[in-house]
Amino acid sequence: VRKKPLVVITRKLPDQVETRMRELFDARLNLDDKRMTQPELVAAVKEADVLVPTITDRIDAALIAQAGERLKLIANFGNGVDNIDVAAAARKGITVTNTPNVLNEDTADMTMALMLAVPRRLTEGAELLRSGGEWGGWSPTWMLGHRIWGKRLGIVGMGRVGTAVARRAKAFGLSIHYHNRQRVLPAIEDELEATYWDSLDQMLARMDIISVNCPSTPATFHLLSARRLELMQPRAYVVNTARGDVVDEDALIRLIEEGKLAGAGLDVFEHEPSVNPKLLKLAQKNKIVILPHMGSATIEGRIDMGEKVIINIRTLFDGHRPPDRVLPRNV
Ligand code: 8YV
Repeated sequence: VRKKPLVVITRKLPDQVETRMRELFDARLNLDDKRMTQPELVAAVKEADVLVPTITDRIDAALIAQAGERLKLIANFGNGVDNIDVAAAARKGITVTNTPNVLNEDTADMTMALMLAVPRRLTEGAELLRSGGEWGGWSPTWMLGHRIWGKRLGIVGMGRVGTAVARRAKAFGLSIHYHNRQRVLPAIEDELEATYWDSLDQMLARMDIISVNCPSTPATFHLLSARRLELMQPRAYVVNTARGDVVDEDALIRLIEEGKLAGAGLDVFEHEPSVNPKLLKLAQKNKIVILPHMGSATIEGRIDMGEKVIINIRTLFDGHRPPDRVLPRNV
């Protein structure tokens, strides 16, 4: 009988996933869910056949350099692989996989929630009643926000999540615009009645809402730079459920403080898990809605992610190419 691969999983996963991992692999679980320290990660890459990290682990070139002969696969429990130096792994012959597709719909749902929450003052109203605040009853001029119906949505990154956002937003009556490295298929453009903008600058200047849905890569770092954010209309909102560092957070804060942008809905931050205190202030003033990276946080999604990780591991150890292999050139 072939020995089961030693799989080190850096964080606690849903019970169903852990049970399955235990059945199939020599699974080293992290039952108390404490983040692994650097020495623990080094020990893991030295002895494991497979490492299953998450966004909270930095799998950089220095760590990968210390990997043992046995390490064949880094099977990320997550879609974005900005936590992993994929090129360094490839140089050592280590395969990297991710968990695409199973998070698209949940992340797109949360994007819509944020898109509605800020202009429609959702958290402000909910908080007023929850805190037992004064409500004098309905009035024609009270708690007025702005409609999103009929507005222009600009999607930065029309990949799997961006397309799922576009489908929802179209149903909400927004017109769909997008900027992407490549134009999407004509059939998708037709379905969404989407307008492609070759120039991100020009798109930003004309949108009411911008949704960030691209990965974090060296090429997208501060893609929404201060200069670009300044091109936006003062009535416009930014929604980010992708990665914090795609947006120059300091510039975003300053422009909202100065009234040069209407607000933002943010699920991700530049320096997670710390949140800039200025963002907290803006949230307290109801200029923005902030969430602690919850875009894909559904139990169903996490189980699906676990299943993807398992399939990637099993396929590789059965001698085949794992379905969700991430190549350095795609990062
Ligand atoms: C994941 C995410 O939960 O998958 C992603 O890219 O941002 C999250 O929703 C996280 O990455 C887990 O590693």
